[in-house]
Amino acid sequence: MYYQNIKKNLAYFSLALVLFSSVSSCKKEEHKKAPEAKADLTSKIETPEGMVWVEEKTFLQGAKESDNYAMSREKPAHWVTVDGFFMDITEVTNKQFKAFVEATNYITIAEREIDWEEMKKELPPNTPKPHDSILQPGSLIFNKSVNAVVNMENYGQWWTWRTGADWKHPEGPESSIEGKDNYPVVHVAYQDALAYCEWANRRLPTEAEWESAAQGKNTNTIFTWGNDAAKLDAHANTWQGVFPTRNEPQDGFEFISPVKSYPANSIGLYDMAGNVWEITSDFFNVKHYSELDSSKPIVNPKGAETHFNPNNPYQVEHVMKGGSFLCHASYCASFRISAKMGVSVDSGSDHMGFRTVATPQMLASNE
Ligand SMILES: [Ca+2]
Ligand SMILES: [Ca+2]
Repeated sequence: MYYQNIKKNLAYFSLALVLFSSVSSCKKEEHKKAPEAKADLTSKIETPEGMVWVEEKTFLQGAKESDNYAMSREKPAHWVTVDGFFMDITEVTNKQFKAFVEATNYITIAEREIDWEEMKKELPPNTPKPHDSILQPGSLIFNKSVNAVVNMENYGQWWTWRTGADWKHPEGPESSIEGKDNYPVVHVAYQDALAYCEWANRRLPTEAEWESAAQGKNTNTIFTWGNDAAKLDAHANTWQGVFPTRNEPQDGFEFISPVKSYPANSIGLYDMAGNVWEITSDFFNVKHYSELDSSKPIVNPKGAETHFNPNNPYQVEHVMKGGSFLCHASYCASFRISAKMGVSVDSGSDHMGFRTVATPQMLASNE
C-alpha cells in the first residue's frame, strides 16, 4: 500500500522508469503430466545447490482466522493445492546477482536513464515534467534520519529518491557492496528479477507457491515459524521501537542483514519473514480473493488475471511477500505469511529483493 502512495507523493522524484513496454515472463508453460510421470521425474532430479524441495500440499492461503492484522485483500482464506517445486533457501544474494551481471552485462532499471515519455504514462494525467536533474538513474532508499512524522499516511516522509542508488550502491553512489556477498541483492525491480530468472533457468514463485513454502510443514499458521507472535524478534529481521523514527534493533540488525542470520523455517528456508520483500509472479489485485470461486478445488493458482489497485491505477503491479527489515507490528505487520503489497514492474528499493523457484520439468529440460 505504501508503495503506491509513495509514488503519488513523490511523483516529481519519480520512483520508476519504464523502459520496457511490455511485461515479459520467464514463466514456462508446463505440460500437465500424470502423477506417476511427475513423481518419476521428480525422483530423478537432484536438488540444485542452494535450493530445497517444497512438497506438494493442500493448505489455507490467505488470512488466518486468528490473525487480527489481516487486511481485506488477504480475505477470504481459501484452500489451495500446490504441486511440489524447488525453492532458493535464501533471498538471491549480491554474489549470485553479480555472477548474472558478469555473464550477461545486464543493466538494471535503476542504472538506466529515465525516459520521461514512458514514465509519465504511469503517473496521473497532466503531471508536470520534473527537472532533468531529477530524471537521473537512481532508486528509493529509506530515510534513516527521519525523526518526526506528522501524518502516517504521508509515506514520502520516510522515503528518499537517491540518484545513483542501485544494486551495487545500495545506499547511494558513495556506498558499495564490498564485503556484502551474502547480503540479499536490492534495488532490483520485477523486470530485473525476470532477467535473472531467464539466465538462471528459474522463475519467480507464484504467491501460492510462496505461501506453501512459508508454511513449510504446516498448513494453517500465521507466521513461517508457527503462531506465536512473541517469537518474531528471534525469527525475523524486522523493526522494533517506533516506526519510522526510533529503531531499536532487539532482533540484532538495525537495517538489512546477511541471509541466514535467523533460524530457517521447518523446511530449511531462511528469511521468509522480514529482511527484504520478495517479488512473486502474481498480479497485485486487491479484489482477487473476494472474487475467487472456492466451490471448486483450487490447484496451482497463478493469481488474478490482471492487476487492480485503486490507490495506484496507472501502474502494473505484482505481489511482493514477507515484509522487510522496515516492517513493524504497528504498521503493516507484513511478516505474516498472508500479508502482501503491490510493487510496480519497474520499481526497486533498498528493502526489496526476490528468490527463485524451479520445477523438475524446468530442470529436466535444461539437461
Ligand atoms: Ca531489525
Ligand atoms: Ca524475505
